[in-house]
Amino acid sequence: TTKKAKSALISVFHKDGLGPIVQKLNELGVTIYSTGGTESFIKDQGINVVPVEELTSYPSILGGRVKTLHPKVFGGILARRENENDLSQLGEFEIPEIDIVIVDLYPFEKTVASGAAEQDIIEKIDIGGISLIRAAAKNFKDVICVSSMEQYGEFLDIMSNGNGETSIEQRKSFAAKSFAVSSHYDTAIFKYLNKEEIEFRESFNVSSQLRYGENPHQKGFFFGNLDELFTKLHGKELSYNNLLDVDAAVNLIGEFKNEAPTFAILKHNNACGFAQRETLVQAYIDALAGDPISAFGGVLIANKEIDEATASEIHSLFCEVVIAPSYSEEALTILKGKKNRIILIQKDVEFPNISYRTALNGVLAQEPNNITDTKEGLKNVTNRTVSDSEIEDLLFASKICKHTKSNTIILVKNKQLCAGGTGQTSRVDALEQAIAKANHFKFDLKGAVMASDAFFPFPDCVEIAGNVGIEAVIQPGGSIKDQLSIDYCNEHNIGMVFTGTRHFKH
Ligand code: 93A
Repeated sequence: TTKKAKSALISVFHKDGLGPIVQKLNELGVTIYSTGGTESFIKDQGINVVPVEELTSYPSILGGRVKTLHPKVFGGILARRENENDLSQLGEFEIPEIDIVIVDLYPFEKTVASGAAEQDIIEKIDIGGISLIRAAAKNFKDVICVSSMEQYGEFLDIMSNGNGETSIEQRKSFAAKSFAVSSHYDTAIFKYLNKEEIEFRESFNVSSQLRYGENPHQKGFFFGNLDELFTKLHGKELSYNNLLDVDAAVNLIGEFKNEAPTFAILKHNNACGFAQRETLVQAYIDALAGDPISAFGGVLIANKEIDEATASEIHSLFCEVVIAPSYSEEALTILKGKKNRIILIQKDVEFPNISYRTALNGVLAQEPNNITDTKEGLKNVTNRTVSDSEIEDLLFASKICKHTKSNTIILVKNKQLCAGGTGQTSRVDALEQAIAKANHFKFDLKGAVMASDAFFPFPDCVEIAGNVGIEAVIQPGGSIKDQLSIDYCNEHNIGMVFTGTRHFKH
């Protein structure tokens, strides 16, 4: 139905273009209520205007943050004109009806675009204006809402042509525009507050949200394509930490690709169990014996198809992920017996020849560590001849060492990891940790070999190793005090070989 407007509330940020509207409303005998700056503007046009403070009997407070948020304002807008109760309450509380609401919101987006400081941007989040718009638009049956300076022209035409009257269709159409304005406005605020995450996400093309990051309170994403690398046969979603462990596992086992059956158990990206045997089941049993405590919740990887015997052994261990190039049907049935256990087939794909990690808001990129120590590359620096079986153990230890966090010392005997010292701040600490672990799990280190990821700056490590019966050592060499370590080895009949290649992993 058609309504003739008797009153208007005007609160606009952009005053230009408002002149003709207030002239027209004045001509039509419409009472105008208005806020601070808008009120001054209207008064300057020589037009009568009632300050909103006079209506509410309340000043504008908090530096303008609260100026129109008052029941006398919202009551006059929201009252249903056909509802007896609403109308009697308007009378009871002396609230005048408001038939026209004209708002132009604080320019939030422009302020963001100007590069203003956060506090200035926050102040430009309009609260009263957006509430006026939503209230007037909700009550479009009785009220017409102009929600942006862009609508001034259209509204003026309606007022001029209709002599102050508006049709229900016109009011409904302005209501729809109002919610377009308010939803766009709130979306802009959401985007601003969520900016960093959006930018981060948009900078990658393949991404998936993880359950969480390293800890449950951290959001986590994976940007990459796991399907290119694995076929997932069973189990829950891989977590952020699972992905890091799987990455470490795959890189480690890659060193033993075409060798005898080899099994590795990893925890926190480091091998805690590792063995090579004639059968995979024995490799698993001897890997687990290296540290059955750490193995709990670990990531398991094999270089050969997992058979029934191996799967039966694995089954009683709680582990997060099992990775192998393939599985026998029987093995798979056994392994699937635990609902959450993740079972992956590792596809035979090459890793890219560059690797990345983030640091200091930037990206560090490097070639992967593609050097694997070989027999031909070893230089015996001691008097004792190193036997073939010692060389095999030394190279075996060196390959594990390469994939263990620095500083690291790896102790190996008969193709079995006795213990590793991992991620220590000193090489002596790494060695002592390894010895303590080996002792704890009852390894006899007499006849074992030792690998170090970097040179020994002092002879302390070979001294400690000699005291527990280590008989051969592999290390890059290159310290100015190398000779002190060599002398000690010669005096104690320890064999030592230099590789010339450091294998830091940070
Ligand atoms: O800070 S506010 O969110 N608090 C309010 O109560 C309020 N009422 C209207 N901003 C408020 N407004 C906005 O003030 C309007 O949306 C308009 O953009 C501006 C007009 O202020 P003035 O008339 O003082 O220039």
